[in-house]
Amino acid sequence: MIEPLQMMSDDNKDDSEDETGVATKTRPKTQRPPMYKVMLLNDDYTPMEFVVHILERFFGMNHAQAFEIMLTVHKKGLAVVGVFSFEVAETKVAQVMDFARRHQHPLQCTMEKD
Ligand code: TYC
Repeated sequence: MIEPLQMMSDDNKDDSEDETGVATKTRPKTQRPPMYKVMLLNDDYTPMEFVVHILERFFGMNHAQAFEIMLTVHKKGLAVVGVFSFEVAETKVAQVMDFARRHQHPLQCTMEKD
């Protein structure tokens, strides 16, 4: 009995043998969304404990982690505090900027593509 000829595009190869008899497998291309770094910037006026509080409240850090990152910003000028999708990063930046403004601290928070 003669089997029907099957045409397969590259995107639709199955797990069987190719025309050379070599078993091949292809996976469909997946797309990952671009990610964004959220950064805190140092300044001379925002109290250290306020920055620690921000890191605990908006970035889910424990006190020790928050204190460590705060000190990194204080010493180096800035630090990445998290990497998020665009929408989440935008929300974090807005929450931090609003909280700092309401407490009259000049703390700056920014985001950039990873
Ligand atoms: N430099 C500030 C101080 O000495 C502390 C500080 C840390 C401010 C981190 C901002 O993102 C910051 N009080």
